[in-house]
Order: sequence, then structure tokens, then C-alpha cells
Amino acid sequence: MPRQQHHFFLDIEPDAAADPTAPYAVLPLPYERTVSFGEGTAGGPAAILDASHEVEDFDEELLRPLDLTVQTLPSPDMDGLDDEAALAVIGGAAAEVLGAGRFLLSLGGEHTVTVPLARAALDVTPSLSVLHLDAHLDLRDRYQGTPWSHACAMRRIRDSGARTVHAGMRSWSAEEHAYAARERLPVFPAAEIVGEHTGRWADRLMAALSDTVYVTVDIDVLDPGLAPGTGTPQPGGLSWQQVLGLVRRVFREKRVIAADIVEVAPIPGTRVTEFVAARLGAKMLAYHRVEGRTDGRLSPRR
Ligand SMILES: [Mn+2]
Repeated sequence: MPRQQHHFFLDIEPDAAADPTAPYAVLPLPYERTVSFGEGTAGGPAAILDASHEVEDFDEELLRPLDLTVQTLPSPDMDGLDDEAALAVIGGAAAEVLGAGRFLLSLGGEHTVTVPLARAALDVTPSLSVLHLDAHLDLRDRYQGTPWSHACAMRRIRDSGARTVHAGMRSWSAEEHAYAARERLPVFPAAEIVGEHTGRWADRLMAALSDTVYVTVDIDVLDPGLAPGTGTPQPGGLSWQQVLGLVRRVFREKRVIAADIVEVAPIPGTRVTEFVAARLGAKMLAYHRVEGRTDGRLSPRR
């Protein structure tokens, strides 16, 4: 008999996981339309939700129980919709959560989902900046004939007027290189982060962000040993501690209103990628609850 799958985030009470007034909302987005190399991101959200039930309910770093009330939303119905219409549905779902002053954690799915998610956050806070952790720049104008490819996600977000800051990169195209130089983008390649132990890169990264931040994490920012289940793995990625250290600092010093974890593509026989993604999601919510600045928005239960 197959094992029972868990359909909501973290091993919490089912009533809490369905609470529309919870300070935290998780939005599963099994969106997979413009695969370029490996496939399987449509299975990412369900695998992360299931794996999240193995996350310990005590945080070993903050030294306190997680104690999170997190509503897990249904995946929006995007059947039969073209790309732009499907992305509009995602944006609508995000706007509802953000408009209520609740923190939104979205789970992908391919990186394209970040376009409507970040735009919804930008509508709430026009001075928003987007912190982009990824092995790739995703700044192509078009890829494989479409402007809605995962490889174009950050370019579309920049088209919306958001400030962007990029870290963890170790593969990009000539076009992206020229665009980043022309736009004078703050880009912190993986080699700079891995090879520098003073933390000065992180000071510069923090200075490049505005006060209100959306955090998007392509799981391939981590080294492939930690996240082999992803569409386009790249060698030389960041460590768990490097990603956590940065994310914790951003949640502590900035006002983070939403985040996503995308490009998880489960591999049969190993659950490491989805478990790492689940842990990262739980960490972000814990950082927000314990150390995060809310500045008068809906105050998470302390
Ligand atoms: Mn990537």
C-alpha cells in the first residue's frame, strides 16, 4: 500500500493548516511549461509539502519551537489557460494574501511563477527590491521563442520596475552579461561568495537592497549535492550555511513580505532536494516570526 502523502506545509494541526487568518500562507504552484533541460518541476510543490512533515518542530539555531501557524492554500486552477492568463491567476492568488498583510511563501514549479508573485508584491510596495538567489541570472529577454521562459523570469521582473539583486550565479550567457553590465546590476557570483570569508560581499549585498524585500530562491543556488533534483544543476554552488546566513540576515535587517522556492524537480529514490527545500521554507518563516521586522503589518503570533 502506498504511503499516505501529506498535502499541507509542516506537521501542524490540520485545522491550523486550513486557517485563512493564519499569519503565514503557503501557495503550491506546480507550474511547468518551458522546460529546457531536465523536467519534473510540476511535482515539486507536492514533494516539498510531503517532505515538510519530517522537519523538526524545534529550531536548532533559534533555540525555540517553530510554533508556526501556516495556511496551505490550494494550487490555483490553470488548466487550459495560456501562459499569460495562468500567470495572472497566480498573481491574483498572491495579491489576496499580500493585501491582507500576511506573509506569502510560494513553492514552485518553474521560475516563471516569480514574475506574477513579485509583481503582486510590487503592487503592495512600489519601492520593493527582489533578492534573487540562483545559479543562473534568468535575465534573457526571450528563450526558446518565449518571453515567459524560466530563463527570462528576472528580466520580466525588471521590466516591471523592481530593483533586483542577484547572488550565487555560476552560469550566464553573453546577452545576460551585457545586460547586467549595462544596467549596472548588483551581481554576486558564487565564486565571490564561496571564496571570501570576510562577509564583506554580504554587506554590499545588503546595501544594494531597498528596505522592503521579496526573496526568490531557485533551489539550484545550492550545490548540486544538496539539491540534485532540479532542472538545470550547476557545479560550484553555495553551502547550506552560506544560504542560511544570508537569508537570516535579510529577514533580520529588512522587511521581507514574501518569498518563494522554485525549480524543485523530485528524483525518484531520493528525497534530499525536497527536504532541503522544506527546511529552507521553514527557516524563512521562523526567521520572519522570531526576528523579522513587520513594521505594523499583521503581527505574527509570538
Ligand atoms: Mn537556476
